[in-house]
Amino acid sequence: MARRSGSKVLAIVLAGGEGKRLMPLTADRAKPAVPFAGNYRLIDFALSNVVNSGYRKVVVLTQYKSHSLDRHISQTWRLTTLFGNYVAPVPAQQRLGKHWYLGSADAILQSLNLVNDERPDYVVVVGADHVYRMDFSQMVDAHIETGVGCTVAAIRQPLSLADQFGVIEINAERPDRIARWREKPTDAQGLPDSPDEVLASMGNYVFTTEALVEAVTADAETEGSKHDMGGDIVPRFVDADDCGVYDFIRNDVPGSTDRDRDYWRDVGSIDAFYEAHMDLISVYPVFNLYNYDWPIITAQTYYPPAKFVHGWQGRIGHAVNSIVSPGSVVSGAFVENSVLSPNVYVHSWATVSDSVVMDSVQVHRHAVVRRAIIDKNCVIGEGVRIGIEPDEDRARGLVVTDSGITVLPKGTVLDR
Ligand code: ADQ
Repeated sequence: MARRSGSKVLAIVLAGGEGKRLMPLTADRAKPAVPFAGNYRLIDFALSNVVNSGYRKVVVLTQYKSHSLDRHISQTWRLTTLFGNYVAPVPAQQRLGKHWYLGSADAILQSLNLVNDERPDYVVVVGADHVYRMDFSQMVDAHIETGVGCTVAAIRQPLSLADQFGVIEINAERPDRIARWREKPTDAQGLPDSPDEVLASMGNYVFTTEALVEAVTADAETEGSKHDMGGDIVPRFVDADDCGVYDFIRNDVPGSTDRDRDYWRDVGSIDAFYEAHMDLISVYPVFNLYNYDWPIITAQTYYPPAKFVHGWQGRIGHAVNSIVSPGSVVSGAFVENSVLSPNVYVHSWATVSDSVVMDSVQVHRHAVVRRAIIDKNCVIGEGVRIGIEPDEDRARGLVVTDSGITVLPKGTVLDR
């Protein structure tokens, strides 16, 4: 257990989200298990932040379609058991009745035995589906300094997105406390110094242990509660004037640059998921995967290196402004502004541009893939065109977002 400021900390990662807005990518996997950035899964970002912050006792509360998530956590995140370290996936314990987690606060309530076993001084609770770097130990230090029961991490977000977040208001006299909190308001006002922005909760919290136990236990008894961290638990602390705010801008992660220091993305929708991929592949990336001072950790695979070769009729195989993962082969094809996961094969005269292509996809000769997300194991047949005509894609039964991103569900086979 990490001891900053002489304190013991337990980390709880909330990984039970259903991810409806990411359908069809979440059709048969939990949102935190959705592949991201080639060879990562979304949860790798939260877990890397926790472990890099020095915390080695970590429970991951899982629920919805958790098979691939459980497998990923147990295979990739098996910490050495020396000194009692662990990253443990924990499904609903059903200690308090035969039901699964009702909401994120109920998930914690059902797992209080883990808190009681560890007896930490503080509990860090983080979401599992955001892309960012953050040193939680700096937030714990701020929490201790403020002396409150709960501290919420906050970042400025566009006013237009206010209805997706917990929105925080503070008074100038006490800038380290939350004066007013509203979960996903539809009529939020902009900040006094920036009318087009609100201060939003990042869904990361630090609790003094007794305060957390008391709050989730009282919430369980509360009629009408949805047992939700943002909707029910944080308001309790705000009402008691016991809620601090930690501005993400203060967080200083080793190796960050001015370009990516304040990067945080909620990749909850297809468009946001797509845009976050595009952030990775610009020449000077907005989010830098190559910061080895704060590494993002994921599964080690045994794929051979990526390969680029001349293909049929001597066509050059090449990729630019792209991430190409191990095991992938670009043979006489052109890949541009795209992210390829491991073991993708792009055949001669095919073009893949502005796209996200997941594991083991085959793109056959003369196929064209543009502005698309192709889930695992899909086969794009010879000459098939994706992302060129939205109506053509919809007619095939594919999801096309309003902004024109076409999504192929896992295992789709398309022939001309
Ligand atoms: P949402 O993301 O809408 O808002 P939620 O769907 O509860 O809230 O997800 C939060 C985290 O909890 C995610 O990591 C999710 O996977 C997990 N989770 C959800 N239900 C769970 C359950 N039953 N068991 C275990 N884990 C569960 C929240 C806050 C807002 C804040 C945004 C930031 O409520 O105040 O602004 O996160 O994105």
